[in-house]
Amino acid sequence: MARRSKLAKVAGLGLLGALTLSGCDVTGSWLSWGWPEGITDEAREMHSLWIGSTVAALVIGIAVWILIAYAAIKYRKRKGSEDELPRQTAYNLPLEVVYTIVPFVIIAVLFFFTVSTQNRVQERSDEPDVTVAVNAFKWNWQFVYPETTDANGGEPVSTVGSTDEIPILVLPVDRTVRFELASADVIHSFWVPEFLFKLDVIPGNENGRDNVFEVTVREEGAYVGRCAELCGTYHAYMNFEVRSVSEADFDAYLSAREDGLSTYDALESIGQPGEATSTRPLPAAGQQAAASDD
Ligand SMILES: [Cu+2]
Repeated sequence: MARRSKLAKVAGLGLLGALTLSGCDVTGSWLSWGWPEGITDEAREMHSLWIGSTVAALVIGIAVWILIAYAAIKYRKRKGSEDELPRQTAYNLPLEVVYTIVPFVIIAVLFFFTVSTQNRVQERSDEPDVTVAVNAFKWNWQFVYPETTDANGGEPVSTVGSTDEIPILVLPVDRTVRFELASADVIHSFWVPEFLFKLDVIPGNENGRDNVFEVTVREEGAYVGRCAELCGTYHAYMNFEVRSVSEADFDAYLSAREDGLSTYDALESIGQPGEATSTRPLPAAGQQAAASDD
């Protein structure tokens, strides 16, 4: 009896430890089981899939632990029972059929939920509220709003990054945003960690019809974006910032841009910091060399 309660205590502590460890590295609640908090509807879809899969894995895991513990304790070697073996059930056909079919059922269920989540994440609306053309090049980004017209040149409003300026991609919350990705040179990858999503930016796709995804952002804020495909010497410099603002602020921002204001001034005009806050430009190679000289 004493041994059994000690065993239960150890098992309980182990489970608690596992829960605490998995709770350590999440930004949200420990109930997320290690899944990072996303800011889009699509990220939350994936979050549900993760929670479901983890709970299913835990249920199966606990069932297996209980069976192992049962067999180990019930059929442990006792004094005077050296020759006694538990009843052997090899070649038990019904049992083998069951444990062949059960894993298939588990995989089928996981597959079903994976595919339906993936379909929802990659769904494209017929008429997105906002379209942004993302142009990647060595080594920065340009964000174009094709439905707008800049008063100065008659071109669509756009923001382009440079060595000493982080480009800011201003987005509205609660609207469907479509990204049309195009590359001017090599393969880049458009990645906003908080979207929990990235998509390669492939050259030769200028029509923007194929390399497309959509999100609906639900959280206002400043989030770093990165190139996630090693694209050359200054790959690490390809940081940008997503600045998600309220719908009214977004409209005000776009019309300020259409009136000819720069990204910086238009952001300031809606009460947002004009410069990126989530990341900053890396020192250029020349400056780096100069810095290491002295
Ligand atoms: Cu790149």
